[in-house]
Amino acid sequence: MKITGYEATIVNLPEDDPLANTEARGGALRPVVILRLRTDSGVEGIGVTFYGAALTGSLHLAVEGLAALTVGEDPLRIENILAKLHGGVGDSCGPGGIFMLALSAIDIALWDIKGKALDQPLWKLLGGHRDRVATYASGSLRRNLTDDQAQRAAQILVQKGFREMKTQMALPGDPTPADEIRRMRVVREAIGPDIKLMCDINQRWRPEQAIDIGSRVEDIGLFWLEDVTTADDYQGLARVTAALKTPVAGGEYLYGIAPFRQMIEARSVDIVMIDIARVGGVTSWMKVAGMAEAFNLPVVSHVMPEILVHVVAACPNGLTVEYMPWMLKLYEETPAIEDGEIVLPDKPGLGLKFDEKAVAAFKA
Ligand code: SMN
Ligand code: MG
Repeated sequence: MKITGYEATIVNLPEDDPLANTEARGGALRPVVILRLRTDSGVEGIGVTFYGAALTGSLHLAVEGLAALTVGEDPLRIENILAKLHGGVGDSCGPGGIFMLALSAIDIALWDIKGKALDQPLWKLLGGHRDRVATYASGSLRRNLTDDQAQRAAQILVQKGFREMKTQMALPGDPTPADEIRRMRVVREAIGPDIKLMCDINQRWRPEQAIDIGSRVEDIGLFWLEDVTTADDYQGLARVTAALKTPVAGGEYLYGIAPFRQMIEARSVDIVMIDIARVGGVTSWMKVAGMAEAFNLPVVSHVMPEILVHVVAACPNGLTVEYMPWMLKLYEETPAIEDGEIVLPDKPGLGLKFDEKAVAAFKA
C-alpha cells in the first residue's frame, strides 16, 4: 500500500454553542485545517489540526509541505513516516509550534488509513479497553456569562443528559475571590450534587491565588481544577497540587511527548490532559497515556471528541472525553451520547466522513 496524494483545506467554522445555545462570540469564525491522505488502494485517511488563528495560512502550508513527504510511503509504517517528517525539516524547527500541529494532522490520517485498511475501528486497534466512555459538556459555561446565564446553561446541559460538565473561573474584570466562589456555587446549585463539575482557569492565576481560591471551593466538590497557572511552571503547579484536595489537571499546552516527563516527574498534576494537535497525533497521545499510566495517573482528552473518543477508550487509564462540539459540523455523523456516555463507533478507522456540503460551505 502506498500514499498517492493529499489535499489540505482551510475551513472556517462558526463559533457557536450547540450544547446550551449560549451567546457565543457573535459571527466569530474558528479556522481549522482538514487533510485527506489518499492511497493506491482507494482508502482515504482524514486528519484535522488547528490553533492557527492568524497563522492558519502557514499551518495549511505546513500540512501540505509535510504531506508531500509522505507520497510514495507505506501508510501502515507510521513511525517510519514520522521519522521521515522529522528528518524532512532537518529536525531544526521541531519539536514544537506549527511543525507539530501539522505533523499531527498527518499522523491522525495515517491511523485512519490503518483502521480502514485493517477494517477495524481505531479504538480497538489501540487497545480497546472500553466500548463506552464518560464525557463532559464543554464550551457552554464560559467565564464571560452572567451568573443567571451560567445557571440556565448548566440546567440545559443537565436536561440534555450530561452527567459531567466544565465551567471556568478567573472571571473577566477584576473579580475578588468571593466573586469566583459565588459563580461556582451558582453552577453547583443549578446542577445538584451528583453531576461531575470541572473548572478551567486557562493559566490565569498565580500559584498562591490558585491555592487561596482552590482551597475555598473545596466544599463545592470539583472533579478537577484545570491549568490553574502558567502551563510550564511545573514547580508552581506542584505546589498547588500538593496543597489542594481537589485534583489538578493540566497538559493541554504541552508540545511533543518529552515535556510530559518533566510535568509528571515534578508531580505537577493529578490528571494528565493531552492535546492531540500539540502532542503529535494519535501515536504520541498513546505514548503519553502510557507514561501517565506508569505514574498511576489518569489521562483525559482536549477538544475534538469525535476523534479523541478513540484514544481515551483505548487505554486503561482513560478517564473522560471533553465533549467540545466545535468541529462536529465537519462530519456526516459523529459518535452518539447515551446515558451521558459516548458510544464507540463500529466503523473502521476514525469512523468519520467529512460532510462535503458543510466543507464546501465553510471553505475559506
Ligand atoms: C480550550 C483551550 C483552547 C482551545 C479550546 C479549548 C480549553 C479547554 O482550555 O480545555 O476546553
Ligand atoms: Mg483547558
